[in-house]
Amino acid sequence: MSDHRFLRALRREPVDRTPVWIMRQAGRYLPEYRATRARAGSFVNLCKTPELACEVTLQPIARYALDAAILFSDILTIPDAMGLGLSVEEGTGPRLAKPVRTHADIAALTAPDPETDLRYVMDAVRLIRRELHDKVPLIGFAGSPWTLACYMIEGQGSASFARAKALALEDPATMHRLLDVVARSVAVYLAAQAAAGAQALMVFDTWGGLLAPDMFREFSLRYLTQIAQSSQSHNVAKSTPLILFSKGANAHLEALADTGCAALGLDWTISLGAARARVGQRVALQGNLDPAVLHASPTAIRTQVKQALADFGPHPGHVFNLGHGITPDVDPERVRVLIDAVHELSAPG
Ligand code: 1CP
Repeated sequence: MSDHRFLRALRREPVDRTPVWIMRQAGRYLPEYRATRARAGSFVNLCKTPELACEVTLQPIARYALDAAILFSDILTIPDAMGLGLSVEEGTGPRLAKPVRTHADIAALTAPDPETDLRYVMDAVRLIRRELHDKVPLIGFAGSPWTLACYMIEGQGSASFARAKALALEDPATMHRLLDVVARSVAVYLAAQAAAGAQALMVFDTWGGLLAPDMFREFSLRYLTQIAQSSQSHNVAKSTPLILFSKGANAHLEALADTGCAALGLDWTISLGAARARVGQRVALQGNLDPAVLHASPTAIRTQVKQALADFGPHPGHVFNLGHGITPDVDPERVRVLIDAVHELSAPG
């Protein structure tokens, strides 16, 4: 299994074809996902029922020639396990019933124990590994401390997360206290997912790119580094490659590559060639087609795939993906065009 092309690419070893998976590959664009979600009654129920989480994780693997599966869950399982109360309404996105706003709220938080407080996630990982029969590797994941703190303070999505930024600016000590407990939670959560069978780990720093450079270093990068370092000091996690995806943070690529992670996820605002020139051989790269490409014709999709492969060039260390999650309005047949084009156009010629 460690020979699978996805894991080989993360180690920057030569591969027979460029491996490909898609962020949010198990999601609302698939009719079978919508059917299982309806059966579950709610998104949170779907996440908390290992059999159903396993079922939706495997749906895109059954449909397409994907090279990795990703655990079906959400980054907000940690705040939920901390007692903040997660719900996800159709169409409105996630909501936390009890956001943290004061020093006292934050001082009361403790790191959840993965095998008790987040047992349903670990059970899902074990079940998915069993049901995958080593067909493709399984990716486990968590949100970055900064991104989780944004939701924990705001209580829901936001275009600017102004409340979280205001806390960081007005009372940095309290913000660091929050980021520290979340970073410790994320580190043990990822290590537990690896121990339960996840073969690669990914940290989503979706809102890192909202921060000005000094704030990025202080409130996001510092904790990403802590997580990367902590995963290297943990027995199982040490041999499990870690992918960091800090969306909109291309200004910090070199620093992100120096955290000790195996790979960097990239959004589409930088070319793969330019990113590779900046980080060299330090890390593998994952990405980075604009998800909007999936609204274009099959011919245009293939042209974009060809261009991305050419941009990266004939080097080891590329995992093909979108630059962010697939959107619910995509035609599943266009996804097949993309995946098949990656394999066909990256075949040794
Ligand atoms: O109604 C529904 O069915 C819920 C839609 C949905 C889905 C399919 C949510 C709510 N989460 C998920 C699954 C999910 N979330 C996965 C599954 C694995 C996969 O197939 O990729 C993953 C990895 C996530 C991670 C996640 N959740 C992130 C980081 C990645 C990213 O997209 O930037 C973030 C920011 C979230 C929060 C969240 N949860 C759900 C939504 C709609 C959101 C985004 C809300 C916002 O924009 O603020």
